[in-house]
Amino acid sequence: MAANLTPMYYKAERDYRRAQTVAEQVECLQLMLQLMPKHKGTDKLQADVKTRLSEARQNLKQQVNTPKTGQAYRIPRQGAGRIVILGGPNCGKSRILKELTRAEPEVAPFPFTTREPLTAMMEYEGVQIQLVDTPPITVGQLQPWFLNLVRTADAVLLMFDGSSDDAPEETLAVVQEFESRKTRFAKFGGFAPDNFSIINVPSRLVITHALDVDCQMRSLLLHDSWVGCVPALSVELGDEHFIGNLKRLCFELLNIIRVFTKSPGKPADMAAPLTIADNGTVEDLALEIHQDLARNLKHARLWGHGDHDGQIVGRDYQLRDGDVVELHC
Ligand SMILES: Nc1nc2c(ncn2[C@@H]2O[C@H](COP(=O)(O)OP(=O)(O)OP(=O)(O)O)[C@@H](O)[C@H]2O)c(=O)[nH]1
Ligand SMILES: [Mg+2]
Repeated sequence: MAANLTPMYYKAERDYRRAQTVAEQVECLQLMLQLMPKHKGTDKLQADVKTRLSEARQNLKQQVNTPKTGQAYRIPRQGAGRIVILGGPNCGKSRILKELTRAEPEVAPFPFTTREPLTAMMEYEGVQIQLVDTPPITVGQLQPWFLNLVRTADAVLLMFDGSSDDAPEETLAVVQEFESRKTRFAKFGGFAPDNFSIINVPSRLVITHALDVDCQMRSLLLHDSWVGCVPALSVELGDEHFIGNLKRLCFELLNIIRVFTKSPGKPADMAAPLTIADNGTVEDLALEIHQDLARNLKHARLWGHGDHDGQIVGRDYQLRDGDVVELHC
């Protein structure tokens, strides 16, 4: 029996995956339960969400009673999505942030330069994307804040130093470090269907020093040792052509589309697109603006890939990248 979950439910589930604190998780799980239609088709899901809710409430209680130890960072979300840049020492993480944004992180030809996460916004065709540069990962040293940052990220750029013979081994160690904590770098994101406690984070391998003669050979060594290696992009940082490819990769990795809204009789603001999931509908767009708008929505008019300009479409109509939409209540 189909679960027939609503866009509001899916939004709550997405917020749950992105929740950065246990208190936020509890809030999202409560909302998911509330928004979930109650029938046979959702029995299993209801049971799963209830189990998670009771675990999260338990964790919350423990947190209140336990004094805090170790480092913690609270990084507010901004823009259409968050991409975490990570990898072993000296593989070009900070240099990538510098090339893609206006940030000025410390970049140096020796390892362990970056000590704390640093965020900056990257612009791609009107869409703002949050990038997070991180300290190098070394085996056995992965701190809880770092794991949490990756598990709640929308995507990951896993960096590989194409100029270093150590890169295949170091990168594999990073992959295993996360896998042992139920976090997988994968082509597509979401909870692993066979085990809801494993999170797949959409990831791409970024191979720096693309012009190094042995770069390809080194990356092949990683492919040989990592079953399930994610798709890769080779870049030579400093070269405009590669930077353009990298920006497009970041946008595509988020699996979102840009939609422009307009008011009746007025032109659309083509400089400020809204973003929704790739398979998003008119209702998802309304939800992105306000819940009340989604609730009261009657129809929309569409300019873009429709049959004709101004075509009237319903709330379930699937939008495409670049569409212009007028929402009517
Ligand atoms: N020519 C060239 N140099 C690169 C490339 N990628 C990184 N570098 C250089 O490699 C060195 C290390 O880069 P960083 O960005 O500091 O490396 P990191 O991964 O942030 O290092 P840690 O913060 O120490 O982990 C710097 O000198 C960069 O300029 C590349 O594609 N081509
Ligand atoms: Mg760095």
